[in-house]
Amino acid sequence: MNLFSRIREGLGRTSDALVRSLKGMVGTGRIDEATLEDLVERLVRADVGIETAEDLVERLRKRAWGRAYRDSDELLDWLADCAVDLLGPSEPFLPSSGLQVVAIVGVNGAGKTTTIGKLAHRLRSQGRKVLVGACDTFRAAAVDQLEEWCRRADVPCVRQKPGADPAAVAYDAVAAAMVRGCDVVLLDTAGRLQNRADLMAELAKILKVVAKHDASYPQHVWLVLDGNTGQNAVSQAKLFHETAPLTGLVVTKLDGTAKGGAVLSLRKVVQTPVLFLGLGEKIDDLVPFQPREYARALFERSEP
Ligand SMILES: Nc1nc2c(ncn2[C@@H]2O[C@H](COP(=O)(O)OP(=O)(O)OP(=O)(O)O)[C@@H](O)[C@H]2O)c(=O)[nH]1
Ligand SMILES: [Mg+2]
Repeated sequence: MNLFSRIREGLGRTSDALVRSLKGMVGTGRIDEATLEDLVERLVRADVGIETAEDLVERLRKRAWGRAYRDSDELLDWLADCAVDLLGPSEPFLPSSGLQVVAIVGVNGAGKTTTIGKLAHRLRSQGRKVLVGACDTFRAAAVDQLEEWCRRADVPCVRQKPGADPAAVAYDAVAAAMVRGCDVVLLDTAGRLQNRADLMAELAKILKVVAKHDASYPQHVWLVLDGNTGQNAVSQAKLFHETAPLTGLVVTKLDGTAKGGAVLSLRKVVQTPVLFLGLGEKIDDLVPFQPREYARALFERSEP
């Protein structure tokens, strides 16, 4: 199955609701005030946030004001183009010069550890030398789960005993990656709620300790978000960003009943690029985010 079909399948429910609602608009029409107002309302009802709905519709106004559309499919095509504009170009995600330190953060159960397994596999198959740090030391099971992923991806994992200081593990992992001449170190961190000050302080400490090796570390802080979280994802991203300036987002579980509109909202409100989408629990169920494919999957029924 190609990428478009996989995303399309994952977004099934969202885009069905969205597309169904948009198709309910009068068959032919003109881009005028009434049409745009109707569109905003329909987008919001399909769980695209209000700010994002208004942004999309403003883009449509600029592109197509006064133009007549043949049918709702044509309107959907235009909206997909506006969504591509909003999402911006896809981002190169990891430079290949020097050790890249990536801290993976997020709330409990978002899919951090699974994403690390998939990423490690992906990077390794691209010929990069990867090392993983098991900084979720709260539960012994968390380290075991990560080690299992590392075994599958065939990458080394630096760990300490359960209960060890997560910052110390992060420090050791980066030290090991430097000694071994690795290209990338992925730090798995414990799940934490964005509004728990103590846990956010602990995350800040991990980042600070890693920076003792090199002030630029970690160059990357990626927030993993469960795609089913809907508009709450935006609040998670904002609060994490205050402690750990985010450089990228990974949106997981888009193979379920995901709220696909959330990806648009994130781009709009958080201003942090979406880098990868998680489309399942298997090791190769992670795809680089491609705005055009995504917009097409969100607004169109089938491949043109
Ligand atoms: N369907 C689906 N399930 C996923 C995806 N990513 C992760 N999961 C599942 O979500 C659950 C939680 O994943 P983890 O990777 O353990 O999440 P985590 O963020 O590390 O969780 P904590 O460490 O407990 O905070 C597991 O059952 C995963 O298999 C995805 O893209 N699609
Ligand atoms: Mg985990």
